[in-house]
Amino acid sequence: MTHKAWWKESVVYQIYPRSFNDSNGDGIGDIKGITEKLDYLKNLGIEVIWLSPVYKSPNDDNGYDIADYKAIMDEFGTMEDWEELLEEMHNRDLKLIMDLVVNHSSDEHEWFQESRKSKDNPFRDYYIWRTSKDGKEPNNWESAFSGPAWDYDEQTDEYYLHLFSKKQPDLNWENPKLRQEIYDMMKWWLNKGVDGFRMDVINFISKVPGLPDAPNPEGKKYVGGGQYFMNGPRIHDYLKEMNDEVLSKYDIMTVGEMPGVDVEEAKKYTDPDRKELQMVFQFEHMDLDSGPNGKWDLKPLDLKDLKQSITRWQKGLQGIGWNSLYLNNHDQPRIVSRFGNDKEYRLESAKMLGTFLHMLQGTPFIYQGEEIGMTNIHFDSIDDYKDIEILNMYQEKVVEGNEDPDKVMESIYVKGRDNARTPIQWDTSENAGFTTGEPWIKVNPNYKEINAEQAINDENSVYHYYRQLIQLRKKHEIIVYGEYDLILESHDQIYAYTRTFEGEKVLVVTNFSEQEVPFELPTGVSFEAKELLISNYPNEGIQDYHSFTLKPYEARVYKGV
Ligand code: TEU
Ligand code: CA
Repeated sequence: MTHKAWWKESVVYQIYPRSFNDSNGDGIGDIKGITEKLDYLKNLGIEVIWLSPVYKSPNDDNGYDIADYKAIMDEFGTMEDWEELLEEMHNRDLKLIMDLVVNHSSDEHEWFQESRKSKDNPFRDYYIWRTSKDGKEPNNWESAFSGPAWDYDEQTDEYYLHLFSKKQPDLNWENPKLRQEIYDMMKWWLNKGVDGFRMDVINFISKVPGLPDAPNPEGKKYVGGGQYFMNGPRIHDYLKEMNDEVLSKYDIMTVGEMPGVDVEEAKKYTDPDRKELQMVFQFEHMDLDSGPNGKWDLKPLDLKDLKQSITRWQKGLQGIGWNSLYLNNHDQPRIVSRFGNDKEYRLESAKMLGTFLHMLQGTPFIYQGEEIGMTNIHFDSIDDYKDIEILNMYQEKVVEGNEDPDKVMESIYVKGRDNARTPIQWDTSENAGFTTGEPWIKVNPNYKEINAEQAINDENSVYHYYRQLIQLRKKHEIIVYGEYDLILESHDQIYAYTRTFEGEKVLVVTNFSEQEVPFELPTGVSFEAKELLISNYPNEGIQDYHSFTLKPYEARVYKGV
């Protein structure tokens, strides 16, 4: 039995504040800019906003490097602005979930400033310090942003661990004092009225003791050490403790971002009986278009892989935990440019992908701009990119490694995080209405055609289609709670599935290709359509539901028995 809950029935909208809306013309999105757009979001129909970090930060990684967990970043405004945002949200029945980034802090956080001073500083053990091994780093791990995961600090002649940038030192969760500080800080925000947390790389916080070298058969300088910190030995203890001391005391939404989590592990994280988290963000479906050498190693998506992966998660968590559903966020390229077709079939494929996602079992997350079908960016010069991951990778591969710059740029065009970080395109005015000043990152030149104002005024837009998808969820419990079953398992172009709930059924049929493709309801599937819930082409009625030809990127959802 699946228990009912508001956080299962809601649709979440993610805001990356830097790129959302600039209220004061300095080129940087800010909190007042968000408050100005609350009616836009309310009209879309979403119930929850997940706000990427707005805390005080030197912005080495756009706010994912936090210098003070209880202060607002100067560029984004003040604590009063934030309080006003929360109040205006609550007035509109919108909930706010904050980003909790506690695997690491900024090196400019007071804790780290203290920690690095001396080996006997009371804050020394808030971070992970080790002595050098054979004149080198304490181990061979690579940072997610290129180069070693260790940085040498002269002051005490030791290295500190940073799984991300060197300005993001990892916090030492082994230290119970550190854990209490985090829990206190979480309670402080919850007592201010926030409605939950999205927890950044939260399955990285427990490292295998001894921090062993990772296997390195190719003899590289540094290699990924994921097996020694993803879902580490004490992770479930820490989350249970956090749940016991903090989460269980509030009616909130929790979702843990977890690279490298599989279904079996996710059951443990999300089974309510175990009292850890409600949902995880898993990455399997986001890794299907990468080759063996990681995200920059481009590979086309095979739809069968997507079916296998999604189905494993849908069936795996059914009746045990709960899925998060996403195709976009601030780290991923735009889905219409990725699994869709942002040229001839932008509207059709954006709507198809939205249908595919919103009809699955789980809580859907929309990333800003997705609802108007924003596309990837293509800057000719590396100088126009801002993301630390892109810039460090380019430096390592092209400047130091002499790799072909065109090939590297190609992988940035396809996978770079800045694809998702160009300013939201509000209207046709200069800089897409995002700012009256110079935007911190260039606006996508396609804003004259793709923008929110156009979308609101065009009933055929992706925006109005997303509104419909969200409304359907509020009207039909089966869309939230129905059990998922895959059909046409080995079809190369069609992804089709059913949902079943209390004697009713929903049939979802989506064409992931730009060809026309015949669909035939398999004889083994018992389904009788009563109504067409939604479709991205002008279809009416239910006459042909068991056999029809799908147009390019067509999606249809029928409800029946
Ligand atoms: O991301 C963690 C993560 O592993 C990735 O998705 C990351 O973006 C990776 O580099 C992709 O190749 C989280 C945040 O979402 C991301 O923005 C931060 O940079 C990162 O943690 C560090 O806080
Ligand atoms: Ca601003």
